[in-house]
Amino acid sequence: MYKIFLNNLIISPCNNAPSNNSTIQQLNNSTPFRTIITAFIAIMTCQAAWCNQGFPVCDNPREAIITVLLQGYYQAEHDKMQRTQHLLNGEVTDLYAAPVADRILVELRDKKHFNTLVTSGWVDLHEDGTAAFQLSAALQEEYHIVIKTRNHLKTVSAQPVCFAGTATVAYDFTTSDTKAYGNNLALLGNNRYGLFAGDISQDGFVDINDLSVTIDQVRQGATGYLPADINGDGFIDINDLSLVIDNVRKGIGVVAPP
Ligand SMILES: [Ca+2]
Ligand SMILES: [Ca+2]
Repeated sequence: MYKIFLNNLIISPCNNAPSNNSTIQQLNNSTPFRTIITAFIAIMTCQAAWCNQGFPVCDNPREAIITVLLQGYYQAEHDKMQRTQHLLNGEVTDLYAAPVADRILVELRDKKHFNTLVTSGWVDLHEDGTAAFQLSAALQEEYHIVIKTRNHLKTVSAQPVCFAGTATVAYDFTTSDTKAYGNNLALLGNNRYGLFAGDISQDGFVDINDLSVTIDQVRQGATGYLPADINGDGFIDINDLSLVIDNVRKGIGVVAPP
């Protein structure tokens, strides 16, 4: 028996029971290989769509603004982030229109049961660190805010954040390391803080596995929108490698509520 899971996939955004691990398909041992491959292709397509999906808003919307800086992208001399580059017709160019630097996944998790995902959505992260978006006004509890990206460390708000009322919810991860659970933020310069760079594998650690991927791609002279492009400039080179090495030495890993 094969079971195929998709982490954090919300099958139906507007029902109230999003599941953390949704069984997409179960295949028995007699299932032809072609069927299994088709199932994986369906999952990959689904993942791509999900990566563009914002917060489900099925009733009255309310505003939220979260401020997050990414260590690799942050340019202290400009006090803002690099805008992500990719390859277009062989040229390295902006992936998103200004002022979007990249997209991040924002999750709200239950304040008492951290493993319970309440809702999530991909939002635009601007080069100044702000991410403004809408979400359902029905969310009226306190939730842990979790930030995920393609190559930085998953980071959790220090405390559950209150979403009661109708006012704009604001949370700023950049003003102090105390804004993250376990004070798990990197000091970036200009007295600002950001998510640690280098978790290319997104397994919660910056370690030898992330380092080996980066070394391989530096050797290949890789370019484009790749997770090993830690600073988002479209090239995988010594600048990315040095950041990963720094954080491997520090033993950087996710700190989250039990
Ligand atoms: Ca990793
Ligand atoms: Ca780079």
